[in-house]
Amino acid sequence: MIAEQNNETLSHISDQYARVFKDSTTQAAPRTFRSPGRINLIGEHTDYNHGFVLPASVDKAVYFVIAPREDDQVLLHAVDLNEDYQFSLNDLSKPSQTWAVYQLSIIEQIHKKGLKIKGFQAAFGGDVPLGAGLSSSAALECCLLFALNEVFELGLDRFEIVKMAQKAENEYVGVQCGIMDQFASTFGQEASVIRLDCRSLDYAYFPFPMEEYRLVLCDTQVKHSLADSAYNTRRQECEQGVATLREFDPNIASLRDVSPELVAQHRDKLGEAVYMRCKYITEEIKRVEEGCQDLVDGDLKSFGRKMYETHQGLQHEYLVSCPELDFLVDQTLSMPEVLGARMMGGGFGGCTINLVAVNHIEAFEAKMKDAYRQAFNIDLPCYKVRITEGTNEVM
Ligand code: GAF
Repeated sequence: MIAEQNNETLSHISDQYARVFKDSTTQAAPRTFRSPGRINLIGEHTDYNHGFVLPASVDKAVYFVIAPREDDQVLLHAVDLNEDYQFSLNDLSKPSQTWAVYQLSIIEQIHKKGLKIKGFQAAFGGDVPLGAGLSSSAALECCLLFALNEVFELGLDRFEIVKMAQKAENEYVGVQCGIMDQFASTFGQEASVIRLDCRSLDYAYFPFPMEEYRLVLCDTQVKHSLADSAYNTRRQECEQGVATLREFDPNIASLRDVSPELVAQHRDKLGEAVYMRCKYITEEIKRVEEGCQDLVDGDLKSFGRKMYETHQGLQHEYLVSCPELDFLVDQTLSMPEVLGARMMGGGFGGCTINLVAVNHIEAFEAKMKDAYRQAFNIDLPCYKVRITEGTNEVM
């Protein structure tokens, strides 16, 4: 069993909980919960098109050390920022502390469901790099909701937790994200990727072999502010594509129901921009299924080639990449030790994900760091990630 939690990070958060709440009258012993960040192997931007995705939860996580209170007050301590925020459960207006929007949005979802909680006090933090495309926000939302579910015995199952956390992000935070990140953080399984059908929420685990190749993330350190609004624009373009294609087949409910051939057939009617978006999505949905077959066949080379195809589509057709991401992927094209590489997540910055031969990882990182420094004058953090269990209570 791989040690899932980062013990150093965890003990720091526990220490900070003890320090911040040392004078609290709360009697209850604190409990600790963990939600990991996620990676995605293939299936980018397909979740909100009701297609397939292939994510996994990793050994970088958000932790909450939390105890219930007898009053209606919520006391939060953000360990990494050393900042506090306090509010009443009866006043969920937009917080002055911007990070508290995530916690407020979760409480709002609990209220909307007609469930009751009391106040609580919590210290939270973790080692999911922020803005790097590992979905730290989904991890934070899932962790708090899972923790409140346990502490106040709300009776939610994991599916409800995933859906409520996604709604929190959609309604309160304002990003029209799909369901992949919350699902991966909550349902992750050690050493396996999850093939998730984002329409039915049927899912299956596929063992991901890590003996000869490992997954390495290269963090551009770039987060373009365009990202959230462009994300919502891509969604609208996909919806526009569906509306146009429905004129030919009223049974089409989403791009999930459309083949790449049908998209090609109606290119003129779709218009070039929407055609490009639909082309990429319909091909990417197919790629997830074919990639799963590669895993079953033990053909990582073929799987790696699909990662490059995904990047091509995201770069040239879906238009969510950026020069820094393209540069990092291009660097790997001449490296035989890399089977596949592509940008990961929503885009416009964040990380590339690379499938690298175990014996060459040190050299790979050195080459990438060097090239990136020369091209952009930026230090390139690289993270070797392991696939771990999803959200849990740390005992
Ligand atoms: C972000 C979103 F939150 C996900 O739902 C998904 O759409 C992803 O971008 C792109 O695949 O992480």
